[in-house]
Amino acid sequence: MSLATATFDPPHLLVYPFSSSGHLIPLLDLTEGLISRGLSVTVLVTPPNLHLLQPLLSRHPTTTMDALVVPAPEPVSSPKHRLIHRLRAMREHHSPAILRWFASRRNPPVAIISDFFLGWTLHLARQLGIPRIVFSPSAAFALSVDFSLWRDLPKNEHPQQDDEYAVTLSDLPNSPSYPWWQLWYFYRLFVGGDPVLEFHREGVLANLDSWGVVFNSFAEIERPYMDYMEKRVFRKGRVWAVGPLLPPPADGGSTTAVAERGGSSSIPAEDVVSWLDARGDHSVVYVCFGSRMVLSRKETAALAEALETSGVHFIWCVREDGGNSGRAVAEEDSGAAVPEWFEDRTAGRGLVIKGWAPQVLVLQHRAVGSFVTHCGWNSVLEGLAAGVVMLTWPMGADQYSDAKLLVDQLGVAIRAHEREDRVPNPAELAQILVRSVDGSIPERARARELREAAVTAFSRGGSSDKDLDALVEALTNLKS
Ligand code: AWU
Repeated sequence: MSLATATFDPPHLLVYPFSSSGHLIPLLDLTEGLISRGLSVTVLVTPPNLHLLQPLLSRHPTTTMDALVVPAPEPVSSPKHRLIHRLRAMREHHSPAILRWFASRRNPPVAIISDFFLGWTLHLARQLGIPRIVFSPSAAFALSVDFSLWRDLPKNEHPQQDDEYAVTLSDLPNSPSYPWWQLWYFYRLFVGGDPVLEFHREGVLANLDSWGVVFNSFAEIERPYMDYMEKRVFRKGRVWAVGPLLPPPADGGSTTAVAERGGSSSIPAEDVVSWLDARGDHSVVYVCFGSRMVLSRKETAALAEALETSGVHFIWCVREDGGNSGRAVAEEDSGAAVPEWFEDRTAGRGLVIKGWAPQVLVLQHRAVGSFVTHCGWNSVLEGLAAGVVMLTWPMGADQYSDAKLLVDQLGVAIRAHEREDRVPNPAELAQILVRSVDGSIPERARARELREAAVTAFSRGGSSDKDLDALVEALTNLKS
């Protein structure tokens, strides 16, 4: 092409999220940041999630933001290996579509950024002759634990003592130790001899072999684990911490982008805000366990009793569907609704949202003082960015590591509950709820400090802002 007709094509990226909310939402926020720095991005999405791209597609011309819509794999029946079969189906259905799409591009992608569940995309990227970058919607600490386990494969020497037998990962900063039952279910299945999990281990090892990793996190809370990743897994300059990834600030007071993030609120967002406006500063406890986790009937009853007897003001977001949380909750005990007496007895000081809450909007409200959370990493970051005291109630996956980071290493949270095989004691839980909105506890001052650190990290010139610039520069250099 002659210079006269040469048109400058910005570096083009293929972004490939895993389709659950906790993974998709932050990667779309990252996409916004990449486009705002001059890159062109195509996001691979299946029809059920296309609506989540609409705000991005409406804000940017198709020359900088486009969607590659591919069929959603058939739903999988077997609950035990549902996620593995879904990941396999994604590879089977989406690889050919990506290869065809790539061949048809005048300005093909210079790299693929894909979710850490999609380790197989490393082999696809190699077929296309471009690098693959891992996107981690989880903490660097949690991913370091994951990498250490799947690389070194520690065994459970005393399987009959799952509760007592502890695994210490001495190659990691702070040498974290976990009772066997807290290790991710997939890992325990694989070590127990389940051959289906070999697919997942291959994916993790592919992550370890990829060109670099982008974390939805920030250096001030995870520096030791970023350094570990640079020294022991990737290489210097290939680990980027660009979080906390949050929706664009409410422009001109409109809260739509924040209120609609990840889905529409089951109660109009303006009604939730009005309810909060009538409460005192830091007086409200917000309770929500993410987009997938579902409490058992006994856990729901214990939490309801604690909220009622504590006397605190609260917002409780209750998952209505049975969820497919992967939790080992007995069938007859899952998908619990709020007890019938509850809303009457707490009328005037409690708001129950059945379905989806405008979480970021709620957390950022001055009236919210504490947050009962399952420690999903997006919720953790949103809680830190809002400066609230967190009450940890981890339930699986990376959540035990997130709770350990918050309570033991950062001192910004209080353990509310941790055992899967026991139900919280309502009286003890009620005391923790009351304490969490007491302005004199040390965790509140710490929450304020880390909110400032989160805001600084993401602001112009902050550590995350600089890492995002460095990532864009590294991608741009791939094009030259
Ligand atoms: P979050 O990460 O908090 O939790 P999950 O949905 O469980 O997703 C991984 O995401 C975690 O590290 C895993 O442990 C796993 C997974 N939300 C909302 O706006 N309203 C609601 O009613 C419920 C949720 C939003 C919330 C957050 C996201 C949930 C990375 O937990 O604000 O952004 O949905 O993600």
